[in-house]
Amino acid sequence: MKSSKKDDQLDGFRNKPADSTLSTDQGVAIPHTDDSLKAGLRGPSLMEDFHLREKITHFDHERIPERVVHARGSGAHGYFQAYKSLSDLTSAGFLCDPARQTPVFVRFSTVVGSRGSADTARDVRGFAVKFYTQEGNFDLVGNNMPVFFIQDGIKFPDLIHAVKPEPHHEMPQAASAHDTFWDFVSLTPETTHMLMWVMSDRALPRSLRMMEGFGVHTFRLVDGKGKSRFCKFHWKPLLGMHSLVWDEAQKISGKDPDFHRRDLWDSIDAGVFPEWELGVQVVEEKDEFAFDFDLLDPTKLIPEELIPVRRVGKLTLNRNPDNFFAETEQVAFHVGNLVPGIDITNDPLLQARLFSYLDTQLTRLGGPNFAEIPINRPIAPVHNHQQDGLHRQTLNTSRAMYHPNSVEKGFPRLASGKPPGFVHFPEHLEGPKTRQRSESFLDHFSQATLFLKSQSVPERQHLVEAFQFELGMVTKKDIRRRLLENLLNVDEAFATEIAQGVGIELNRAGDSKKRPSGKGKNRVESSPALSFENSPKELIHGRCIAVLIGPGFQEADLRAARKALEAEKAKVEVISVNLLPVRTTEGKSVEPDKTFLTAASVTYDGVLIPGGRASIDALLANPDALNFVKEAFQHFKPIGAGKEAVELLGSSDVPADAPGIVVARNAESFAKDFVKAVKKHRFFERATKGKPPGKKSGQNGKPKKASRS
Ligand code: HDD
Repeated sequence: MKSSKKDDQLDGFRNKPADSTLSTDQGVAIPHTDDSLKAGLRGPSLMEDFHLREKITHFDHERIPERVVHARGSGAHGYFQAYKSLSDLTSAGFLCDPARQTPVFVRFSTVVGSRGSADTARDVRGFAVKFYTQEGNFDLVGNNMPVFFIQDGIKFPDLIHAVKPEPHHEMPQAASAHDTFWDFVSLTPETTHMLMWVMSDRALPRSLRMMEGFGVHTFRLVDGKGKSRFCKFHWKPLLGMHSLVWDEAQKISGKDPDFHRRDLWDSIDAGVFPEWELGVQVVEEKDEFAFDFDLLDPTKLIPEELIPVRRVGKLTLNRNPDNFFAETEQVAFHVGNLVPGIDITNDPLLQARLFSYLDTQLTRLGGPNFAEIPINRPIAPVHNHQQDGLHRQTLNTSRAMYHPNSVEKGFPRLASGKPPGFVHFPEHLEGPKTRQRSESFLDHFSQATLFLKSQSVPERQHLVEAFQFELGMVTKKDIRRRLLENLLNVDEAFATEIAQGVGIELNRAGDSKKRPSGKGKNRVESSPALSFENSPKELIHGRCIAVLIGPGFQEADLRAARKALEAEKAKVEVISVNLLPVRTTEGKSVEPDKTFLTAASVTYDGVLIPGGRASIDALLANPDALNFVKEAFQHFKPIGAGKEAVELLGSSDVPADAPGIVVARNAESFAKDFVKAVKKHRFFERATKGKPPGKKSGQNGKPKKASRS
């Protein structure tokens, strides 16, 4: 879809450089901008130089406050289209008309780091979608994890102050591995379930294109007759879920801090458009209390095995922004941007958010008129009695900026007819005013245990190592102990294993703080949908493979691999010692894309080494090449070795018979086998000494020790 109504609308604001003349903000043409106006060639600059003053003044005010959370982000345009009408559940127009393409703008983000921080920090990712629907803007402001740390928004400032860099020395940047975060969460057991998610591979996505998204809270879908049902929103990536490993994520932070941003941009630029399916889990009102948790508690998910996710439409991101600041930075999301057919519930976290988003935009975007910024403008017409304020752009021509009025014949008139615009769901409310937590919110551990039991052996091992890393960075022993005592309530063996790594001896008898756990009601003991292992692995769009070459390399190996990989929309980058053309065995030459200086093993999804005696001899003599291969092996990536390249494997400490090592038989089958290995992405069996990862850690007993770099 090249152009949409939103795109046409934005076009009016695009400043195009073609055939343009440099001017001031007042449109006065400027013949000279490299020297200020001076009294004499070597004299002082003059106050009257309005061009100098306008240019510097504007520059001085270029920065706006970054978002207090989710400051680091990347955005893209696209569209959403429903598969078929969802009118059995909602009156929302964009979900009921499968012929409609609704323009969207999506912003992905990390939560903790500041705007210039690295993309691959261990963190929750924001997944915020603005739908420019014909009935007004609807924002689904979610994350890539289905639950949250806290149950009530009043604790949000505490959580964020604890996780952000510590106030005395402003360290560490974009990291939860420090005392104040673990102090807070160890004293706040409701965070336990979310901690399991943040310590899991979900917090280290390989790509923003390869992560799930969730609306987190329970929302309402309201149909045309006013009937309401509860609903959880999901985004399911068509590329499946894939993650980095921790060592790799840390190294990428240095080698390419823009790793995720670049991946998203490059994919869209190459026409390889990221796609997600929108899913809904729907619960009838009568079933509100059918679960062993409260639907209003945002630290709980509804297992997909209990309520399947119905896939209702597809989101496609197909256009990069024209200007990062104007769009990605100025976009203003708000959970209260709702359209008829979608409504909210009394989740106390959601309720606080309903206040916070509008409020934060006032500071960030400098006043109440931010909805007029092009990226925030709805495509639906806007008519109301709002006026004035900083940076007002609308020229209200009405004399009657009030309602009711007769001067303008009552316009704009109130919405009427069917549907009558947005009408809040008339939920019946009663009860005393109280500052208390409902008892139905008090089970903080059952779903943390469910998550743990649903992980594969390697996933469970990554969890143990992540907790050991983070707690290992905590300087106060009592904080480590308190957190581990909470984890005893999740799983004793798990807590004890972590404790061993961080020097804490746990006294099980001392744990008298068993918390209530919902029993008897609808529950599952394990949820396969929570494991990466059960996520689709067929598509490798935009994955990037490094091909290492020296003079005299086997061109047929590169040709076949390139053909096979590009047919699957994956990318190939050729790496050599410098950027000079490299001779092939066929007497031709190939220009490398990168050198061992500019490329890093950690930023690729696999490595291929074509055969060719002379090439392999050159690579064998190059420690950077050997390291490149060794690191790929340590990060469980597929490695393809052409005929003579098998020798290079040995010199890189890579056993040629290890899982995921593809050794050439002939060029065509070599390429085919290699692509198959790339689809699998990671060979964690290497860490469990060649044995395939078990389905469930709970079934296999103790997980094997992983050897990580
Ligand atoms: Fe929030 C930004 C997601 C709880 C207050 N939040 C923000 C963004 C996302 C989320 C994706 C970035 C939007 C963008 O790209 O511009 N927030 C969540 C989720 C939550 C959550 C999924 C829990 C389920 N947030 C939450 C609470 C509060 C806030 C409880 C306050 C009471 N969030 C904000 C904010 C931000 C924000 C301070 C910062 C910048 C902005 O809103 O526009 O208002």
